Amino acid sequence: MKITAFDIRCVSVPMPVPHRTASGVIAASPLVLLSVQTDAGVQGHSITFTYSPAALRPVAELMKNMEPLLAGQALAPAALWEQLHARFRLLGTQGLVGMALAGIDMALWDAMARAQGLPLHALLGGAPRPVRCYGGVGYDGEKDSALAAEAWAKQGLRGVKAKIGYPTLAEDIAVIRAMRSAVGPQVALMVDYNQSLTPAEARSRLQALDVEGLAWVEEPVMAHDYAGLVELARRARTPLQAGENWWGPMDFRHAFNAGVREQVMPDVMKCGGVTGWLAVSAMAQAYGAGVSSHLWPEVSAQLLAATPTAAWLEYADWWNPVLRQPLRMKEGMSQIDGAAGSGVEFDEAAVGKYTA
Ligand code: SMN
Ligand code: MG
Repeated sequence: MKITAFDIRCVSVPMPVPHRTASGVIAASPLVLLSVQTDAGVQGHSITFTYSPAALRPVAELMKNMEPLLAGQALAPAALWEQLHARFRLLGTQGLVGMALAGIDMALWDAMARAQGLPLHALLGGAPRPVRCYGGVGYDGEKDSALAAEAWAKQGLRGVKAKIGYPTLAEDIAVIRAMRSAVGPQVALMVDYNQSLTPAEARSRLQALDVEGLAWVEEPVMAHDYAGLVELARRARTPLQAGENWWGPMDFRHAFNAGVREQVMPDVMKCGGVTGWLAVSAMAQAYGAGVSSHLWPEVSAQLLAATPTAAWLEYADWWNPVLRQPLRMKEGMSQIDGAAGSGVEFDEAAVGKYTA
């Protein structure tokens, strides 16, 4: 089977609720939708989330410019990953280039799974194992964070993660306690600093948070301060979490080399698509580190089912409007059925509506 062409669309999907983060509000998701065509008539689909609308067109254009490198080649996702990464080594395979490469990789694996008539997890040798899901809460203050947490808990999610990093530690604690009283003792609570603390601030805040019973504290310091993260983990009782901003298997290697052990949370786009995820999953297995996902709930549910140390799936409904069949959950656990592919297929009417 040979790759023939790329069909690329850009959409902007309004968020159900604008997502406030320490680095600005995300009111809509800028998404590049790729459908790879093959000469067997099988297609493969992927979603690339560009975070900022400023990157939407450039990523789509990069992808389109990569089309001639793949057209006419046999559908062999892992081999093509190597080939394309080698081709872009001089330019660098992080940032927008990495996003375009990952979007292509995910679409190629989706096509491969569809061609074999298998769900992606089965193609990778996994069983359709359900994984615990948690929902995200923005940087929304005490009252709204508690309301959002309660809504996730009512939907049955097993955990809730809030963005914190308020001007004072007292505000961080107030948000955590308000969420705890909204969800009760059974629901896991995580918090996410989105890289907003200095190492000194992180040391004092994390020490205070140790009594709050949190499942993890995410990205307290700069994502690439691996040594800083390990040092904080050594001092804190609460587990630390990071990985959504690590680019490709090599960043994970640096993290593990620095001493990260307990858990990681690859983002299937930034870690290099399905091929990158598999390398990260193997490293995590060797180190005994738990693997949780970042966004991409459909693809991640498939990948976590084939990840030996799978821990949590981050559920988000942001891209549901353009999907034919968004991820289903049952009692807060991911549900994957026998449908072929990675779970990504577009609702064409919705794509037309949200075209950017
Ligand atoms: C996040 C998600 C989406 C946009 C910005 C930040 C995040 C998370 O850090 O962990 O969900
Ligand atoms: Mg995060």
